[in-house]
Amino acid sequence: MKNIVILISGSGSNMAAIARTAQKERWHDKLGVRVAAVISNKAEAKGLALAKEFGIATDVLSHRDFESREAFDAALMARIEAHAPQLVVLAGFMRILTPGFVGHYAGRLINIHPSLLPAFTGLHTHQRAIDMGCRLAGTTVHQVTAELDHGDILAQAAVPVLPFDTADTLAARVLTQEHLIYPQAVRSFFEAKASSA
Ligand code: NHR
Ligand code: GAR
Repeated sequence: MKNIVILISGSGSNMAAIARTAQKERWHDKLGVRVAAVISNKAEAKGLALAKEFGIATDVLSHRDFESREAFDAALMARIEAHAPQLVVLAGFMRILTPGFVGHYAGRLINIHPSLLPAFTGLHTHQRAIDMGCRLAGTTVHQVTAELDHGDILAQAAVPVLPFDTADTLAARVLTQEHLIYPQAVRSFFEAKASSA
């Protein structure tokens, strides 16, 4: 069995979209792939309850309990390794990861970022796109490297920025596209591996 571990910090709607697609498309039977665990750095993350509804094991590791980013990442890696994953998926995970962590998972660590990269790396992407007068916004699935939001692009979707958009209305429009492309990108990751094996 090939395991996926998903890291979240918040509502977990992208995590749920992946779990739902995995069920619907029978990834377990067809690809030998399952979502083995969801790990949050925040105990109050709404996504933890969602993960439990899908019957997925959950774990919480608060970055506040550690003195350094390196110490948090080492502990996080140990929790992840308990599931020996082929793929680690960041889905609204809000902690920047250290080069040591990223290096360990090179090529099997992916993120969804709410902008059309390489535009708007970092945070507050929707407000920044509105402030710049962008007519298009969107989302990018990319490999995670030590440089923030700079890894190879695996998938993108664009949405219009509409005249009366706020960061919240734009974020909601982007999120509907994320729920389509992220599960597809995860499936493609395993299909590409299967065809090159
Ligand atoms: N880590 C590395 N090394 N590289 C990437 O590309 C990463 C990463 C960790 C997370 C997601 C990313 C996003 O999609 C991501 C990509 C958090 C921050 C951030 O500034 C920036 C980008 C992303 C995630 N986090 C603050 C920090 O100090 C904390 C902010 C908070 O807790 O609200 O880590 O946008
Ligand atoms: C998503 O839009 C994701 O792209 C973004 O946060 C949302 C998480 O939603 N990620 C980041 O901003 C990472 N810094 P979700 O928790 O419901 O999947």
